[in-house]
Amino acid sequence: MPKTVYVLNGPNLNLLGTREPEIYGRATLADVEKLCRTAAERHGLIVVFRQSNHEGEIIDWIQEIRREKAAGLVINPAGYSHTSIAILDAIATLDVPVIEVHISNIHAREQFRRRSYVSQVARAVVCGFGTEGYALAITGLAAMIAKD
Ligand code: CA2
Repeated sequence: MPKTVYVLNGPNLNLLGTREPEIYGRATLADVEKLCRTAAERHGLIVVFRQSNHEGEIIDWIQEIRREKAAGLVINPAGYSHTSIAILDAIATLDVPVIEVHISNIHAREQFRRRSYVSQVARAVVCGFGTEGYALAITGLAAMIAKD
């Protein structure tokens, strides 16, 4: 049975490719989804790919990961990275590997972006590679799943 991994995206990432290309590039979220599916296929993984502008909905999806017995999570919590203890708590309940992704290098931007609550409970963090970071995250996640 092929394993499933979730790729979850936080607020405003639905706008990807339409504004601020100098920071986030020109790829749309649909392009990112394709990138993730291609990367996952290489490792025999199935992807559930979602985006929400609502904190509670993201938490519901994180809880779904356990119920659905998914093998791992790649998450770009976007602005919630820097504010959400509730998302941190939800991730902390998982016993599968979690990779946090940021398109931009959050350490080279405003001070408030340098702290991510999610990083405390992620097994690894990928940031600053543009949208290609999602593919890198899936490759790393696949290696962790194979090892665990
Ligand atoms: O670099 C990232 O991936 C971020 O998670 C993106 C978040 C930001 O709050 C984080 O600090 C870093 C913002 C996502 C907003 O996405 C947009 C995309 C295109 C146009 C406008 C917003």
